[in-house]
Amino acid sequence: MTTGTRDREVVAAAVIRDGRLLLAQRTRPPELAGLWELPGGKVEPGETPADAVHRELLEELGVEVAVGERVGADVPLRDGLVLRAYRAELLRGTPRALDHAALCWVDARELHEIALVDNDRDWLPDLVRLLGE
Ligand code: 523
Repeated sequence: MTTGTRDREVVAAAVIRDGRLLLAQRTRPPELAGLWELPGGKVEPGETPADAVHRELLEELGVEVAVGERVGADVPLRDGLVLRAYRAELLRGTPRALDHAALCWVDARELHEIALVDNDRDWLPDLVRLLGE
């Protein structure tokens, strides 16, 4: 579409290392605090989604990543937002919880058991497939 009425994007990153997926525990808003997510955030005006993944992971985790393929389907959010996941490969740094309560690395079994934010649950089959590769 070129009408300027496109949904605003929120990006999320699937960082996988040694068969484990990186998850981050939200601190806000209250209804999401304590739940785990693929780290990310809103795409800012003038940014590509890949730019936004790169910026958000630098801001939130202190790492540099190379942004890769899309993961799973779009998840429609409220307020004209749409959530999209991308693969991201760690290039530099060790992830730290600069904006989250905590970080963890989960395998496929742990991914099914952890309290994910509802939106991210849509990607479970896609993430499990990636963890098995
Ligand atoms: N989600 C979501 N899953 C997920 C992310 C990164 C975001 O469901 N993996 C939702 C949560 C919010 C919206 O997307 O409803 C925006 O994400 P947020 O709050 O992480 O984006 P920020 O950090 O850009 O937003 P501000 O706190 O407003 O700066």
